[in-house]
Amino acid sequence: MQGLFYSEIIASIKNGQKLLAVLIDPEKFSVANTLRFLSTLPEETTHLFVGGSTDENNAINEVVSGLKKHSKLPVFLFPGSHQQVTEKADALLFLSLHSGRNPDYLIGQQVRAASVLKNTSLEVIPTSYLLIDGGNKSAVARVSATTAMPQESVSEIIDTALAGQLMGAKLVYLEAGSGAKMAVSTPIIEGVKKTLSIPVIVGGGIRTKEQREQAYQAGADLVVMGTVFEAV
Ligand code: 1GP
Repeated sequence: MQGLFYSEIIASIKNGQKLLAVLIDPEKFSVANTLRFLSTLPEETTHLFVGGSTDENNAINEVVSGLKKHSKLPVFLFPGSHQQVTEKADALLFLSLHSGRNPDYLIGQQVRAASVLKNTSLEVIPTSYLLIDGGNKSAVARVSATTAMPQESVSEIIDTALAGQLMGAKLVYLEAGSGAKMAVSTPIIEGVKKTLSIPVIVGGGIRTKEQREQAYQAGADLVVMGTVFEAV
């Protein structure tokens, strides 16, 4: 059965609407600043994503509660580990790091989260997560101990994304890494969009409206921007 939040994404895409998620890293976010932070976001924002490669202070619960209190936008968890789960959010991107070959991030973390997720009302959205080289070593590469796929390996990236879809992923996330020097390139986004039928998320290193538009033009359905809003 298709959940409400996923159905909304599909419906928006059918209506030609492009989606924008702002990513909040709980480790770098001050809950006291929630209202001010929300007031600085572009009006095109459609989703709030919360998560990070690490969450040492276990702040995710409090951060999500604050966002839910002050915003009507859907809050999706974008977890760096099985510990970043809170029922206060609306949905969870159930990520599998298909670009890497570390079993812990392909299935291990997911097994540890499974029984918790079964007992929550969170909408769980299986997501094929591909780390693509953004020109600097990303936190994802460091924490997962995997190597990003080179941007030149377009056909391998497309095949990996397609395998993810064939394994049941409902979304594909092309990730250049937070603070990437280079965002995911147009040929990669175009190729994945053309080959797959599931919505395409693109994030990492997108700082301007122009870059965002470029990603949409290439075929991104949802763009994620994080670092650029962190300085608030
Ligand atoms: C990181 O894709 C997101 O997981 C967002 O990246 O912080 O570079 O915007 P930025």
